[in-house]
Amino acid sequence: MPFAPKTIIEPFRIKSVEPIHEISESERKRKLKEAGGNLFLLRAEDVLIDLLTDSGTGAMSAAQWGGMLQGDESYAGARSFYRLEKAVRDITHFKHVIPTHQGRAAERILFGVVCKAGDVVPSNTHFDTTRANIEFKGAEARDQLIAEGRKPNLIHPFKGNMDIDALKQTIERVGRERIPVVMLTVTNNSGGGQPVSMANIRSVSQLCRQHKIPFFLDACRFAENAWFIKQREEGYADKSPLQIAQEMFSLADGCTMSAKKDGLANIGGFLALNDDAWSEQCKNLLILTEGFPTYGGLAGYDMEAIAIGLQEVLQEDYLRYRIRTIEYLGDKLSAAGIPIVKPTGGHAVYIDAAAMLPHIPAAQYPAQALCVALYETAGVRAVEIGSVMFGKPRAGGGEEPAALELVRLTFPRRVYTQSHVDYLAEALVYVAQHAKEIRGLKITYQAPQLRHFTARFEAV
Ligand code: P70
Repeated sequence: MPFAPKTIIEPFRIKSVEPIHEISESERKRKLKEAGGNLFLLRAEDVLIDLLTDSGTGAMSAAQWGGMLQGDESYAGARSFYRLEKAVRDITHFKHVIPTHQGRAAERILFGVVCKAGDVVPSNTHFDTTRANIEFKGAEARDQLIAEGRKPNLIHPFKGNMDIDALKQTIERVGRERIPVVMLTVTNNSGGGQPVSMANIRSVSQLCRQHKIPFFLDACRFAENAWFIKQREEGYADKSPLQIAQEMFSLADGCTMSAKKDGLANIGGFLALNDDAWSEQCKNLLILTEGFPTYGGLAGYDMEAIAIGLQEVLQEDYLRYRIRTIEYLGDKLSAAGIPIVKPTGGHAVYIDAAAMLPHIPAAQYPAQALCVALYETAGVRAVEIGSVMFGKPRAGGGEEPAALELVRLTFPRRVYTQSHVDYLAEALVYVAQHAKEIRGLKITYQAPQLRHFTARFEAV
């Protein structure tokens, strides 16, 4: 009988390491106090395991580092740009590829060109920078996720799907003149890294084509989404992640991309689209704020790293390992009775802090309070995806809380090993046992946009 192992191994070996060090609990408490209770304001070296984000934090491969030496740093017409353009076109088939320094620059340029005050941009769920860039233009970022996607405990294969009826209603009521573009975030970051099915992408696409509304993917985690389609959607088991990704993009008219996620690069992004007039306007805006259209704020070597990363990210052994690491932690937490968003998604485990800390009301930011406890206890930095990030001021004072109060344990790509994950599970079980001791927070300072990055907190 052939050997059929159950263990899914890291499909790489490690040839370069970066030491991590632990400081004491009392030091962590002091450092966090100095940082105003905001984990974004810590020094990274005071963090033992950093799960703040999967954005730009991954380990590049030997092939990527090697490729970077071949970067062409010409201001105009660099070879590295054409490599990037080809890599993006091979997957997306979009006509125009516009490099940007990261995802939000692609968003700002797209919405800067297509959005005006009073417009509505529907999506399954806009992530923070996407929402902020739309609102910055005076337009409305409207989330139209299926109801299942808002229930952390409910098992559904594609909890990132758009609510098609709600989208139809929006189109009828708002009218297509005021909807410059419809977006879909794959996977759905705010709602648990949950995938969107091909059938749902197709329905959104058909509806948009019927009403002549351009349809764009926020493609940051397109490869992880493709993997879930392969695992969970009928008819895709025998297709390669590349074929699935190509089909996803074929249903859209363009995409914004942060190459810091599924580009497997430490910096970079792009905007890709078919429309000639929009592309020209975007390139003009790019020249004003980012750089010439064949580098868009990136070095030639960055474009090389992305071009190679886009191919590596679609390899099956990589995706199998990637998604399994998240599931592995999720299984351990579930077994210990810790409430998480189920099933586990693509890039992170999301803890349901509202369920774990029922004694802390949304107005006292339970997910942020849990992040603080996790850092102080075990040196682990997670990120709040709840009312600090998405709460909105109410007209008569107070705040409209976010739909969910989540703590995201975000996995950098190819960085941590199984023992790190075992440590994490142990830390969380300990924190869960002491949940009653965790206290709520109040905000003492906040910026007008994207307040979570710089807010300051005090215990109530
Ligand atoms: C994250 C980062 C970035 C992002 C995204 C989606 C679906 C666009 C962007 C913008 C942001 C972040 C959040 C908390 C802590 C650190 C960083 N997401 N669309 O971790 O891309 O960052 O390249 O401008 O997820 O989820 P970019």
